[in-house]
Amino acid sequence: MAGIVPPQEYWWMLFKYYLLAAFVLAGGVTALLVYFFSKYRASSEDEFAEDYPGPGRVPTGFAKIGATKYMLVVTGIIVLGLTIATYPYTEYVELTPSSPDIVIWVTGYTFGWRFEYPPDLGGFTTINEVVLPTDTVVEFKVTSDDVFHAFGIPEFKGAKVDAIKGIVNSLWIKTPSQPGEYDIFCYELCGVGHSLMKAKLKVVTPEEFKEFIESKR
Ligand SMILES: [Cu+2]
Repeated sequence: MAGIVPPQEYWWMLFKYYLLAAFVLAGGVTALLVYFFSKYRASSEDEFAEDYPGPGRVPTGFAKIGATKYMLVVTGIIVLGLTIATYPYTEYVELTPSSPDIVIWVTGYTFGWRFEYPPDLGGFTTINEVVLPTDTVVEFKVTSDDVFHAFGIPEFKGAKVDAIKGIVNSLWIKTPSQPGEYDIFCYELCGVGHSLMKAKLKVVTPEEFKEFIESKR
């Protein structure tokens, strides 16, 4: 599936835009702060009115002109705008494509990960290691044998989902075009062995993947 954009690309795009927005906003607020600090700095000769806001007192002037209403509207527009603009991308990351190349069942247990390959590939099981070919759209169907776990691959941003007994949660990635090895972690404190609950995702060439499947038959 060459035409499919890896979900982590959109994840990174969203992350960068939000980071940029945060910097712009923080810059604006800091500039205003410095400006107001210098403009309204009180000197010891200043005389203060009776209702001048001191420590522990809320300034009342703002409420008089009804600014709160406008602030709410502006905040609402920003939040709504961001939600609408980013919705297609978050949905893309969240929703598994209807026909992935491979579906792998993942079961968390205390303390490890079990991977089940589809029947047409042999239906075998691996422990704490999942081997997948390059350039492949993979759906992980994630559940648990016992307590709550969470399955996540930090390198594939946005690829993280709860592993809960009796519930199947779906997660998808597109493997890179180059072979590589990636860590898989448990993201939910699940007991004494939680920090050891690691697995490996090995991305190999299609030929190596074929050999791997053959070796399991
Ligand atoms: Cu766990």
